[in-house]
Amino acid sequence: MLNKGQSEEELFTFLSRKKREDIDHDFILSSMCTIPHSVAVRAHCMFMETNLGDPGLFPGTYSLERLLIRRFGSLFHCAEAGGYATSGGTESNIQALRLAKVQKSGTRSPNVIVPESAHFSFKKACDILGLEMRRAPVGKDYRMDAEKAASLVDKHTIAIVGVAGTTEYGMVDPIANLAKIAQQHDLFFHVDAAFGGMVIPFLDRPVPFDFALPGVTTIAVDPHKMGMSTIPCGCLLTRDPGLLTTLNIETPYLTVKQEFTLGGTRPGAPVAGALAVLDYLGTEGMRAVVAGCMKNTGRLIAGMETLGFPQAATPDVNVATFVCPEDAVPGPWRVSWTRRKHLRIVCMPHVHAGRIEAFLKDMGELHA
Ligand code: 0PR
Repeated sequence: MLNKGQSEEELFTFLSRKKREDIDHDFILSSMCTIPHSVAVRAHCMFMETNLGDPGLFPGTYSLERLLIRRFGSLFHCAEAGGYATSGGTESNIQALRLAKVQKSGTRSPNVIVPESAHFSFKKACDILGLEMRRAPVGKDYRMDAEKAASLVDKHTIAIVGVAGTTEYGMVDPIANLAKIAQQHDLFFHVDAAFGGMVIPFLDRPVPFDFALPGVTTIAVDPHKMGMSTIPCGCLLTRDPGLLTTLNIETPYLTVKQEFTLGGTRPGAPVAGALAVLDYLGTEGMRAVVAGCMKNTGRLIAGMETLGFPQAATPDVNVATFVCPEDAVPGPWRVSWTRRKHLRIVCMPHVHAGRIEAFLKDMGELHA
C-alpha cells in the first residue's frame, strides 16, 4: 500500500499509461472475446454495484438474470429451461459436470466422455470433481467421432460432452447422434456452446445442437464471446427448470436461504449488459452480426488460399484455420496456433472487413 494516497490525476495518468500497454483490438485476431457493444457498456455502468449473490437485495437485477435465461431458453427451443449467469464457459462446464455427478451419485469411479477437441476447462472440472476424463477422438473433419465416443461408455460413465463451436477449429460435433447415444445409455449430455451458442441459431442453415434434441440435458453459452456483452458473462441452461436445485447448499444469513451457484458474490452488471445487447439487436440484429462475421471468415479463407495458405478445416462458425508456418505472420498482428500447429484466426465482430483486408495486404507483402 502507498502510505499517502495519490491525486486522482496522477492515478489516472498511470492507469491510462497501463491501458496503452494493452494490445489494440485492431490487431487482435486470436480472441473469442470482442469490444463490448455500446448498449452493454451503458447497461453495465448502471448496475455496477449489484450483487446477484444476494438477490433479495437486488430484485430488479435478479429479474434481468431471469429474463436473460428466458431469452436463451426460447432461443434454444425450451422456453421453460432453468439456468443462471456464470462467470463464463469454465464455470458453466464445471457446474454442468457437478450436476451430472450429483444425478449419478451412486456411480463409483465416475467417468465422463469429452471430445479430444474439448476446451481445457473440462480438465479443470474433472480435476475438481474427481472424475476420470475420457477423450474421444475427432475425425478428419475435426468433429467428435460419435461411434468411438459410444465405445468408451461403460457402467462408470455418467456424462457425455459435445461441443457446438470448438475453440480451435470452430466445428460443431455431431450433437444429434451424441444426444441419441446419451439417451440410449441414460447419460447426462452437456453441450458446450460457449462460443457457438450465439452463432449457430443465427446462421441461414443452423445445425441442430440445442434442447430441440431430446437427449440434451444442459447447454453452456457465453454472452461475453459472440454476445458482445461486457466480461464476465456466461450462462448455464438446464432443460429441467428444477435441476440446479440439486446443487443447493444452505446460506442461512442471506436474503435467500439456499444457493446452487459456484461463485458467491456475482456481478449483475454484465448480466444487464448481456440482456441489453440481445434486446437491442433482437434476432434480426444478431443475424446481421453473425452474417457479417461469417462473410469475413469466408473472405479471409479465400484471401489466404490465394496467398498459398490453405484452410485446415471448413469451419461451422467464424473460426478460420490455416496451414501456415509459425513465422509467416508479421507483427503487430496477434494470431494464435492450434495444438496441431495450424494458424487460427477468430473473426469476431471487431475483426471487420477492413481489418481482414489490412491483414491480407500485410501477409501479401511479406510473402510476395
Ligand atoms: N468452452 C469453449 C468452447 C471455449 O472456447 C471457451 C473459451 C470456454 C469453454 C471457456 O470459457 P471462459 O474462458 O469464458 O471460461 N475459449 C477461449 C479460449 O480459451 C477463451 C478466450 C477468449 C481465450 C479470449 C483468449 C482470449 O483472448 O481460447
